[in-house]
Amino acid sequence: MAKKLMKKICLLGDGAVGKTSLIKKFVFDSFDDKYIKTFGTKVTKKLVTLNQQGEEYNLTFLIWDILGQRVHNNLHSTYYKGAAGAFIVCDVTRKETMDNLEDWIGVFRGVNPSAPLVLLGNKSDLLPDRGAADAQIKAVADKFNVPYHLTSAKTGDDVEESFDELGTGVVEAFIAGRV
Ligand code: G3D
Ligand code: MG
Repeated sequence: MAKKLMKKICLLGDGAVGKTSLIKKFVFDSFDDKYIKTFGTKVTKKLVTLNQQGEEYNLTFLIWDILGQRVHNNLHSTYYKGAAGAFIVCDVTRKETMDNLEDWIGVFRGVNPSAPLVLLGNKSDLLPDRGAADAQIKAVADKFNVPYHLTSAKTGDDVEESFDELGTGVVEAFIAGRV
């Protein structure tokens, strides 16, 4: 019998790095360039099946997304609260979004110190030479001892693998009693 879990996750990062697009690609297998930006929060469900320590886990992600770019700081802690894991996302074509990764990690860890993280360098399809971006994101990932992936919400490259990796982290943290 598979064990059933339901866990909240969220995505943090600068505006327009592709957080909403990554969710849409993962959950609906669609990428819409004309995504309508509205205000509020949307929660999308997605079931993933993972094997860990010889057990099967049916993990339902409750993926929280903030719709719209400008969010008041005090909404942030509500948005992050109770999350069992998070993606910290940057845009590999905009260095300033990579420079801000550590700040976003700090924001999330301030609310959920023991939840697993995965760093994502998104829009890899726009970057023919990923070397510099890869090195910068890897340096942050190594510093915080977390995994990272270069993704494209447009082509789907490494998107499913990233959610599987976060799911594995969430199940591990759950087994260890951390989330
Ligand atoms: P956000 O939720 O982090 O604010 P969005 O970001 O998902 O709204 O994406 C911001 C813009 O980047 C969107 O374009 C979207 O189509 C584009 N985008 C997101 N991910 C990728 C990607 O992997 N590759 C490419 N090429 N574009 C991406 P618009 O033009 O609608 O603002
Ligand atoms: Mg968005």
